[in-house]
Amino acid sequence: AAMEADLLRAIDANEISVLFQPQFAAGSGLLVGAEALARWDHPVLGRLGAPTLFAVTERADHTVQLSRHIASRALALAGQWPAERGLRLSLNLAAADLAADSFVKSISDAIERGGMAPTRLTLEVTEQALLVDLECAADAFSELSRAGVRIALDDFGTGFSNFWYLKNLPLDYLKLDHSLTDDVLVAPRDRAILRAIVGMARALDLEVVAEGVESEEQLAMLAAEGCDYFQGFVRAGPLSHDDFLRFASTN
Ligand code: G
Ligand code: G
Ligand code: MN
Ligand code: NA
Repeated sequence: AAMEADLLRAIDANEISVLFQPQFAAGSGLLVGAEALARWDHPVLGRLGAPTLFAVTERADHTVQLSRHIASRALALAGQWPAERGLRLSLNLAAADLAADSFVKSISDAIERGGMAPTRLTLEVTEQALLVDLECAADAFSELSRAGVRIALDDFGTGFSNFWYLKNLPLDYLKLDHSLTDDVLVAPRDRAILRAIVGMARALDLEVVAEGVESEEQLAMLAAEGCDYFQGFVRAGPLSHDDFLRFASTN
């Protein structure tokens, strides 16, 4: 609880920063956008990652407060991106965000304040975050989807990979957890699983995003197997906003 109070202080003190990890089209290699990844620059403990940040908030309303802070920062920064590039911004959602009454309104408001077209925003949601009121989440996503926001199922392959989500949510992207793609070069079994998932995604009109891509060989294989987009250290890790702007101007 002391840490939680410290986090609320940190939000006001602007200690929460947002990094941007570039995302690319797998075929052309073109930069298509970035995923916002939160960090806490703690005065004593140093830089803390998002899982730590979100583990600190025990009260749902504090989690929602943190998420909204991150979303508005990320959207405000993305508002400075060169509009003609049409770069997309991906934001991660927590379970508490989906359960909050004003979820759709808070996203719509943040989009409006940031000045980015809703069609350039992607919301990444994990199965873990969806273990809330699913019907409610499905309604919220449908509303956002009608406004042009795209929805990605994140960390696909780590949970139950339940078909209910694929059947009932208005998804645009399947984001494969890196554990599914780490060994595609050496494990025929992993490659078969990848092929099956990509085939299913095609049939469902979903685009596939590979994350945690670390080598050129792995990237070539993922592109050949039909992954549409990727992110990973092979091109760029999470960057400060200034570094992302520099990266975008030369990529
Ligand atoms: O880059 P990093 O190691 O912090 O990312 C680890 C995990 O934390 C990722 O799964 C990512 O989805 C999650 N994460 C990063 N930023 C956010 C955020 O702003 N909100 C939520 N809910 N999760 C985030
Ligand atoms: O939300 P998600 O789980 O997709 O968050 C991406 C996480 O993966 C972040 O923690 C980010 O720092 C990390 N990451 C990004 N690129 C790579 C990579 O190429 N390899 C590994 N191991 N981790 C990565
Ligand atoms: Mn993510
Ligand atoms: Na992920």
